[in-house]
Amino acid sequence: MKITKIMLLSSVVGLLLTGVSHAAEQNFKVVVNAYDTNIPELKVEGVTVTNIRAFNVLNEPETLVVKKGTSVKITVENKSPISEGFAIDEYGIKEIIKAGETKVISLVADKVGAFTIWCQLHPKNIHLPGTLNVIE
Ligand SMILES: [Cu+2]
Repeated sequence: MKITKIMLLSSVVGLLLTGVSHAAEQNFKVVVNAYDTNIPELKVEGVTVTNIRAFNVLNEPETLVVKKGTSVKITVENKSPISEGFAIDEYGIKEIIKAGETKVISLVADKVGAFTIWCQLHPKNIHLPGTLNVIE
């Protein structure tokens, strides 16, 4: 009888532990990096293009994948020389992170789908958008 109780107790504890690990939390670190590219001269198929300058900002990594129901913490470090935005419309997130600053953004991934992570301060061809993928 005692053995049965102990076995029952241990299986309850086991269930509790499993339950805790299923109430998942996931932490991400995203670095916003700016790339300033200068190409003095570029020859392609007989055409010469000079003084090309490209300025791009990337969230690295661009794509975050989580399971539905996960509590998500995204630590965003802005290494760009200017303020950058971090917005996910469907989750009501719209943050501004100043140059050199770090912000922690929290959400519960309760909606399934692919949601655009974008910068509300800059055009999307300069600050390239990423994706939050919430899967079943
Ligand atoms: Cu930006």
